[in-house]
Amino acid sequence: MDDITRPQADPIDTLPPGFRWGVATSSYQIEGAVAEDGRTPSIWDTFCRVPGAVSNGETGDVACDHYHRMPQDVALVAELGLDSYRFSVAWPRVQPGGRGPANPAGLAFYDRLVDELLGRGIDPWVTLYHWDLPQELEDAGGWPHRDTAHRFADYAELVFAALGDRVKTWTTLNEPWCSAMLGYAYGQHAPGRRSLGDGIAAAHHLLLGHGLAVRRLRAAAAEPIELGITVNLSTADPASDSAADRDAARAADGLGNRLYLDPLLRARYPQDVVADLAAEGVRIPVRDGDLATIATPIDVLGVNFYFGQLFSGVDERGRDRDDEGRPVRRAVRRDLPRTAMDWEIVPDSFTDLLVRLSRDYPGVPLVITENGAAFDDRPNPDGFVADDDRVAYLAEHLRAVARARQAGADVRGYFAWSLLDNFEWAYGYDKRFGIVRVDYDTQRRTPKRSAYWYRDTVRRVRGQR
Ligand code: IFM
Repeated sequence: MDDITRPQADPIDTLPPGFRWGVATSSYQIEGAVAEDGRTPSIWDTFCRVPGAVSNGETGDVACDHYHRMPQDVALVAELGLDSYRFSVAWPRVQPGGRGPANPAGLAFYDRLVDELLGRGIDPWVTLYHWDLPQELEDAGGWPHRDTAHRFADYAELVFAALGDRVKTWTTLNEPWCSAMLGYAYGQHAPGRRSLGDGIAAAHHLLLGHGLAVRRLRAAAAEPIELGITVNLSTADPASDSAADRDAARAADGLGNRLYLDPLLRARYPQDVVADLAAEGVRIPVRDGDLATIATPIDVLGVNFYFGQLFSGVDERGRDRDDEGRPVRRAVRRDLPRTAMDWEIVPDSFTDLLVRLSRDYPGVPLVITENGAAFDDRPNPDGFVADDDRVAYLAEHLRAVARARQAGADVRGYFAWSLLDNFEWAYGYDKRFGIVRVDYDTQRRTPKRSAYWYRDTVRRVRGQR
């Protein structure tokens, strides 16, 4: 029996010295200033203008106005006592149009940001692509077009030439599944295409662009750097032990997780997914040598985790085939607490996922590059949000990380998503993920209770009480 008189040790306290603690953001979600200093439109500037594409017709035109408030935002990260800040570079800001020379005025912003971070003892972690493809490259075919991978490698090298003397950790892409599938297959994100074939071609060319960029950066680096990619992963559990449910879970895991992990870490596409796609008339446009490029060794795998899912192979009417004769693959709603995104809160699945990664894809260190939650925040008259729901979410997920480490997963850091409330893509400003509240009328920043909780937790774990 537990001794209830003795305080239980919190697994979070087992996170080791040297564990990275940070917060993350991305360019289009916070910067604003979309037409300043030579920046040209990205696919998100265009998509936001499509009627009905984004909640309330909102755009990233101003967002958190971070472009003009950057030092104040860096000061917030410093006040939270975090050692790392993950941000993304806006491609159309630093290389307008997506090809040709760098735009010095655009690069200067990131130059100042890196210096500001380093000046405050915060390690900059750069993501090169967090979804803001220059519109001109979309007009030329976008990610389903192979040439975009080469354009990305050129762009990566150009950013590295400007910041590589100070930035030691580089992520090529954020969440290629979202760029490919939400953007090109399901039409929910920019550029809003709805074609499975385009989605899969986009996924392959994103991965190819990643591999090409890793090679270029490694060759250009004068000193050792940490290179990697961030994937959004989820768990897909079968609703029952039936063959149909197990197959639905296999297919969901294949399309969501293994389609990215296998080429990156095993230099091959998963054959079951290749077969599923073939049944839909879709082929991955792989050419000789592509898989070797994609699997160029990386130093860190960024993992973004928000929720898990349960899958069934039968629909509500008990059928295992849909009207077109395709196998049913249905996410089943569980009776579980959910965030404002309607995402299930399943921290144990996070542990399972991390343990599974270290078992199935050993040898690559993991960093949680995003984890967090949107809730319906209710600020008091001073703008303070007592977001106990978010505190609980972060605490449970950090415990999940600590438990995964205890079970052998090589997790080396954690970034909360996000520093600020920001533009949540198709949801506009409705969904708030920040640990710092942003009042969009005044641009006032107010740390929420979760920000103080995070600061105090990091201090405690580091033994700095
Ligand atoms: O806001 C996004 C982020 O841009 C990518 N990962 C998921 C977050 C929450 O939806």
